[in-house]
This record gives sequence, structure tokens and C-alpha cells, in this order.
Amino acid sequence: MGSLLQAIDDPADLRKLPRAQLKALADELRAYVLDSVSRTGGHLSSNLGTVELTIALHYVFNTPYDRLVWDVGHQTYPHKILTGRRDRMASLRQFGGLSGFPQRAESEYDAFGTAHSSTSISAALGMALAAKHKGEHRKAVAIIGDGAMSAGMAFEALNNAGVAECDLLVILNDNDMSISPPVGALNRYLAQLMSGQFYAAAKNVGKNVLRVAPPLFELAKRLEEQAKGMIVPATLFEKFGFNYIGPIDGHDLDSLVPTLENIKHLGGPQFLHVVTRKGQGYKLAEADPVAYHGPGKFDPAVGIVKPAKAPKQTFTQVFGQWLCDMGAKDERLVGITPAMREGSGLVEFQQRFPNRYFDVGIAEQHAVTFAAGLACEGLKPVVAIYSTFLQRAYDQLVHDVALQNLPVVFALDRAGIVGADGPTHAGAYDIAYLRCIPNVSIACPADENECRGLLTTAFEQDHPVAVRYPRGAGVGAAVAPGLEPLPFAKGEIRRARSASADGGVAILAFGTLLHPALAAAERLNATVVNMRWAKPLDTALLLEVAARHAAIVTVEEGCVMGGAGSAVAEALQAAGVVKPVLQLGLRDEFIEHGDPAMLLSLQGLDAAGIEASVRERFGDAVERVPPALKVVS
Ligand SMILES: Cc1ncc(C[n+]2csc(CCOP(=O)(O)OP(=O)(O)O)c2C)c(N)n1
Repeated sequence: MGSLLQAIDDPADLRKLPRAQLKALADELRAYVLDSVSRTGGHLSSNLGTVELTIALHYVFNTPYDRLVWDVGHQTYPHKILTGRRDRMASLRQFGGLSGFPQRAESEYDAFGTAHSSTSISAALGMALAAKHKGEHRKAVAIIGDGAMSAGMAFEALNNAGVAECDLLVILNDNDMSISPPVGALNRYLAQLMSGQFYAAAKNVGKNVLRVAPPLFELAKRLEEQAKGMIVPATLFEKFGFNYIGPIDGHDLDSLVPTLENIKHLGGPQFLHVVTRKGQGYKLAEADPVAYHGPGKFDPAVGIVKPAKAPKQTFTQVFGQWLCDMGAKDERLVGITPAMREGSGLVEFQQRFPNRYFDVGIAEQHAVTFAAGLACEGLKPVVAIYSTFLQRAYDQLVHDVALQNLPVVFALDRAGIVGADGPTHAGAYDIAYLRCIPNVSIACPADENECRGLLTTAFEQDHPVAVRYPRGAGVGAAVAPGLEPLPFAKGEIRRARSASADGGVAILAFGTLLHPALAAAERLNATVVNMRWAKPLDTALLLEVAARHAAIVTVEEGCVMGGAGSAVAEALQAAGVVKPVLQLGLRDEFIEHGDPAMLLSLQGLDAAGIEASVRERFGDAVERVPPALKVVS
């Protein structure tokens, strides 16, 4: 580590440096980011792009008194390093270590917790107005990328902020990239601003108008810079009530620092357009910012290397393949992603079916209602979306899709524990939040092959169906190449308890936790049912199993509250069956970042944990309990 960086334990140390040394500091900081991310994995390209901006912000503003709100927060590694967390970067995204995103509990410099995008302007506006209300003279700064700026929520905040008369600075960090190339009209508009054509075109309009009166033309020429406001159409952001400044080079500290110093003394809503490059300073990331958006560990001298042995197929890949195969078979199929082409497995689909592929930008709400519109006209939309991001589009799901009973398939990736990304990205709630909506069905495949079969089943329905599957690989089940559906709303008995008489427990598994449930059942002599559907529940199978067992245990990788286990308890109640039900799933707490297998184990959802919970609840002799079980208190 360089000596300048070594000496910075908080931004106050940074502010003591002469301006002339900031460039050298930036070089050290960039090298440190690259080195630490190569050891831990994490977001790289975006962080290499914010090195100078981060230095300039902490140099000019009086943080933490002044508030910095980083949108998404995946670009805050330089910020973490400069705000007292330099030596903990080795623990990034690991259990007990630093979060990959800003967290209020982690540092007073993390003014607002982020990870889901496009919230920064709203939060910073709230802070700016609170300061005004309390008579405090702090500044609030939102730093938002061009990808995040495309979301409706960012525009809702801009719309509100421009008339709010408070000291808010919005910095647009424009690198002309989302995770993948950006989409939409806003992006084209920003590119125009950046290339200067906007001003050039506008100037020509002015000249043409003024040329008829030569003396005026001379005047206009001299005043060209100052007269911008007179002859250049206002930017979109000025129309929102902001003072627009830029675009400036976001890697040039000699532009950034004086510009921010000037802005600091301006009152009212300010908008600074900064142009940066994703992956700046690391050739491989500059050349391929998509691959280096969120790499695992790698050797910086070599770059990302493909593993020699093909890793197990992920659920995302199973989905991607299914989408292509079903797309080839049925021309009505259209694939939709809200800015997650790579993460959701749609790269090949886009290549093969460009006219049926829609990346709508970071716009989950729009994605869902857009799908509803497509479905109204007889197309068969498949919305590929992470469980956690569908939360954003809840009303659209209820009001636009379910209420109209439209046949939209939701391919819910990252359902359950996600690991390094932590609580902001966990897919913990989808069964609970979907289950209560009429017309919606929920399938929970237990392995890769079932995932393909259940996607086909979902596609064949004439109502909304969500198929939820976890991050990464499953047990490695061979995936049959055909497009055979599995039966709708039907489960199957996977293991029958060996006993001459009825009694013992039946474990009802929803999704991939079937496999630890089967392992636990060996030791508990339990029956195991692969339920496959959280809604509609296979009630006939449930009642049949309940009649023959002393107790029911439900297992799911989703929140216990309101989850599939609750559905089982409700169904038993409704049928008038009194039977003890032990519901196992994610506890009523936010789950930290860390290794997914370890986190599952901490939640008691590995084989040993399931066995222990069952024995704790029903006693050690659970294998032999008769059907009329007295529950151990
Ligand atoms: C609501 C929501 N949808 C999707 C994502 C996934 N996501 C994380 S970063 C990102 C791209 C952000 O692009 P931009 O704001 O331009 O930042 P950059 O990475 O280019 O610096 C996306 C889509 C998210 N974090 N939140």
C-alpha cells in the first residue's frame, strides 16, 4: 500500500493533503481497490470508476456532517477505504466482515443503506429537507449512475426535489453503462449531452436565428459561453428545477475539486453531470466492464480465467436454456429483464431472438405492467427477475397482472439465501408475498430438472405463475432436453417411512431443501414429500399424509412467516385436521452476508439442523411416535 493511503484513517486526514497530492493518492487507492477485490471478489468496474469522485467528495465536503448517499452502493469501496475501513477490506462480503454495500450500522459515513437502486435522490432530499427544518447547514449529496437514473423512482425524486428549495446536490455518475450496455431514451439523451452535440446543435440554432442581424451575431459570438442559457435549450434536468453543471471529466481531479468547491457555495438544487469510465485504470476491466462488474477472486496480472473443469450448471443457466428452447417452439414467448441480462441468464436468448427480448432498464414496476400489456394481446411474457427485485413491482403484480388474471410467467431467480450480497438481495419473502394474491400460483422446483419441467408447466397455464429457484447450482440433476411439463399443483412422496404402523413425522419440502430433508429423514425414519407447489397446495396429498403421520414438518428456503408452511397449517385447519405442524424456514430476521451453505446451516436448514429441530420439538423417540402424538412442551 502506498504511503499516502496508509496515512488516511478518515477523511479529515485526506483534507489535510495538498491538492497536488490527490492524483498520487488516486493511483494508490485504485491499486488498493484492484488488489482487494481480486482477493475477495466483489464489484470491480464500478469502483475503479469512482476513485477520483470519491476523493473529491470527501476532500471538498465535510463528511460525515455533510451526507453522501451512494445509489446502489456497489461503487463504495473507495469510500469505505477512505472512511476508516481500509484494513478490513479483506473481510468484504464475508460473514462478520464488511458489507458490499453502504450500511448505516457499519459506519457513520454511510449516511443511508442502499443496494436496490435509484433510491439516493429521495433519501438525500429527505436529508436536505430535514437539515432545513432543523436549521442545520449540512449538504446532502446523492451520487447516482446513469443506469440507476433510468428508474421511475429517480424521476419521482427529481420531480419533487426541483421545487423543494433545499441544498441538494445530485451527481450523475455517467459511465454509459448499466451492468450491461444501457438502454432507453435517457441514455441516448445523456450520450448527446456528453458528445457536445446538444450544445453544438443548439448553438447553430442560435447562430442561424441571429445571423440575420450581423451586429447581434457578433455579440452572440462573444457571449457564446455566458449566453448558453439564452440560446441553448435547457437540459432536461434544468426543466426539473435543477441548476445543471457539466458534463465534466470524473477522473480529472483538477476539474472535480474546483467544481465541487464552487457548487458547495451555491444554494438550491444542483445537478452535476460527471463522466467516468467503468473499469478505469485496469485495462482488462476497461475492455470488458461487464465481465468485471462483479467477478470472483482472480489474479490481477492474468485476469478472469475460465475454470478448467466446467462447473455444475446453475439454475440460471437451466432457465436460460429453457427460455431459448421454449422460445424456439412457441413464437408467442417474449422474454423481459429489468437490466439483468447476465444475472438472469438471457444472453443467449437475446442473441437468438432479438425481436422477442426486452431489456427495459432498471424498471421493475414497468417490466411487470409491460408484461401485462403484452399478455393482453395474446403474447406469452416471461419476466426474468430476482425474487428481491420483484418486491419493487408488488402493486403492478397485484393490480395489473393478478387482478386481470393474465398469463405471465415470473422466473424468480435468487429465491432464498444469496450469500455475499446479503440481506438486501435475499429472496426471503416471495412465497409469503405471492401466496396471498388470488390467481397467482407458485412452483418450487427441488432440482434443475424439475425447474425445467415446472417452467414448462407454468408456461402452459392461463394465469400468472411464479417459478422460484435459488442462486447457483442445485444437486446437479441431469436435465432432460425435452419440454415435458410436470403435473400442475401436484406433489410426490419421495421417501416413505419404513414402519408397520402409522405414526412418526412427514417432512413436506418446498424446493431445493428437499435434499437436506431427505438426508435428515434417513435418521428420523420420516416420510418426505416433495410438494413442488406452494400454491395451489396439493391438499389431497397433504391430507392423506397427515392422516398417516403423527406430525408434519414443513421445510422451505423462505421466510417462515406467511410461507409455504403457513399454507400447510391453514389447509389442515380448513379441513378440520388437528395435527402438530413444525414450520422450518428462514427466521424473522435479516440474514447477513456470508457463505450460503454456512448461512443455511445457521438457520437450521441443513440436514443436521432439520433433524435437530424435529427431535427438539417432538422428542428423541420421534421415529416411533404413534399417530395421536402428544406434543412435547
Ligand atoms: C432495483 C434494482 N434492480 C436491479 C439492480 C441490479 N443492479 C445493480 S447495479 C446495476 C447497474 C447500475 O448501473 P449504474 O447505476 O449506471 O452504475 P454502474 O455500475 O454503471 O456504475 C443493476 C442493474 C439493483 N441493484 N436494484
